[in-house]
Amino acid sequence: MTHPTRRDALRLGASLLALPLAAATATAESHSTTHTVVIKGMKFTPANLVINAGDTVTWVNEDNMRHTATDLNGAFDTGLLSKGASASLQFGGAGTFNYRCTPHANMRGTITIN
Ligand SMILES: [Cu+2]
Repeated sequence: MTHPTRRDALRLGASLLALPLAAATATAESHSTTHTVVIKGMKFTPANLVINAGDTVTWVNEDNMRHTATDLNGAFDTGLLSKGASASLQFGGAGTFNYRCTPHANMRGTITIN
């Protein structure tokens, strides 16, 4: 079984979302913001995040154990994040992504893009 490196996962997410993002650039780019999801105490906070197309989400792990943010349908995977590590993804078109932590399946979150 192979796991993509974090670098590969981020590139996958970027290329996957390149098309809808390009279409939304004219209206969304100047308003795009970065949202932070803190991973702490075996939870994603906020667990359910609503963003606009073109926004970036940064997951920051503040736990001592390693966690991932992994889309249930394989759209993205941060890979294992050690304490203090972070990973960022920019989201393009509308939709909802359900993700979890790979080692801790009860850690769940959603990203909804308007
Ligand atoms: Cu975890």
